[in-house]
Amino acid sequence: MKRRAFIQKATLSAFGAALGTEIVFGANMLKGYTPLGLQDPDPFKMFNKNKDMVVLNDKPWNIEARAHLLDEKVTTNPSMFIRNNGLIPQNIDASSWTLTIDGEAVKTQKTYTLADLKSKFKQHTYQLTLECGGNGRSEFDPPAKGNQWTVGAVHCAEWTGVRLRDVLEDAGIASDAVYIGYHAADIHLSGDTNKEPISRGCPMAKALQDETLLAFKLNGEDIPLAHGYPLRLVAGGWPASVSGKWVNRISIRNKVHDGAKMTGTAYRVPCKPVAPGAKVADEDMCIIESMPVKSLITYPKSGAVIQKGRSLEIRGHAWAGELTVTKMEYSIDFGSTWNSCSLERPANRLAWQHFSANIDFPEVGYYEVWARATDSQGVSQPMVLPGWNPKGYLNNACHRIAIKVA
Ligand SMILES: Nc1nc2c(c(=O)[nH]1)N[C@H]1C(S)=C(S)[C@@H](COP(=O)(O)O)O[C@H]1N2
Ligand SMILES: [Mo]
Repeated sequence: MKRRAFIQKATLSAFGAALGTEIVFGANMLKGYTPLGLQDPDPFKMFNKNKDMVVLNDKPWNIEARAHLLDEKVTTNPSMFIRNNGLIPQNIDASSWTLTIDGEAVKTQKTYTLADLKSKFKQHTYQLTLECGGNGRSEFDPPAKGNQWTVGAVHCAEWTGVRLRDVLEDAGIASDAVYIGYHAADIHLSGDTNKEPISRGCPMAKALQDETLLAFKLNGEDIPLAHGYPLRLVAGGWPASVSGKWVNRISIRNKVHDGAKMTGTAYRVPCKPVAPGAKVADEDMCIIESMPVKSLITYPKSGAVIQKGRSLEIRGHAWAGELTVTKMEYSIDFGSTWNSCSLERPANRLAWQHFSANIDFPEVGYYEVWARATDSQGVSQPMVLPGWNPKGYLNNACHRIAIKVA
């Protein structure tokens, strides 16, 4: 009979360190066995996220914030939602990372190391609003498949990097260029390395904007792995799916990029409104570009109780894709009357804007505070769910919180 092989002392102490405490009967564990506590990693620790974040899926990891977690003016990692279409690449070596610019419409295919990018091109820093196209999907009826985001798939952090434009121009943009498409190091859920989990892009005009960056820093530090370390494309104001994480190749295309999740119902909505539940032909679907006007009340947390006679300060952020927010209002009577909030200008183009208001309530009881933003073209957020679409994108309905005056 074969002797049972027990776990080594060294392995045991490593497990203990990872678990944060000793495994009491660890000496009895068989070799090759992984303690349950390590088989099921704690996403909050693993990604350094706030404990109040909500895990929507663990294969792949999709984690959303809650409104009150987004109260900071500039979002920090613990409150940033994570949206993955595939598996996060592991064992990244930034010192050997390269970015290749290729495609039908590149003049000279070129490859840059991170050090090349940092030394050859001027660095820029912008606060950029990135909202998942599917933020708010959970409200659609008939329901849409996919992660059931409520309100927390948005962040506005500060990104530092080089302009995509400078790098594309260094390689040379041919006159027939119409689109760019990114390729990245994450792995398709099937494990098939010939498939890409996602490979999206944007028209040249968006790619060439000042604020479109190849970023290597988030809030002044290396980008956390889950958010795209060591190099990420950031295109604020557009569905965040355009902002490719772990980018290693950008193709300058002479046609609309046709990578994974550019076709069918992915990140596309009916070009013209359709009835809820309708089947829409491929040719009647349009790629989502600039995101619609939207806002979020981040303070107080919904359900707050205040004392009679006290006024309540509310705060939050508002954003409008490529546009700015020019008016911010709140209502405490289900939209019968609206009062104006004070609204700050954005730190830079494509950054969300902060609003606040002091509210006096007429009497004791239950209220809902609704917030409504209006963009620079005069378009406001709807109070009810906007146009149904097969994948549940672009829900920019007003956010609201419950308040009791006692
Ligand atoms: N390589 C790669 N880039 C990606 C994704 C992905 O799955 N892989 N998801 C996209 C989508 S759909 C969104 S909403 C944002 C989410 O960015 P975050 O996880 O940093 O919040 O990343 C985008 N970039
Ligand atoms: Mo997304």
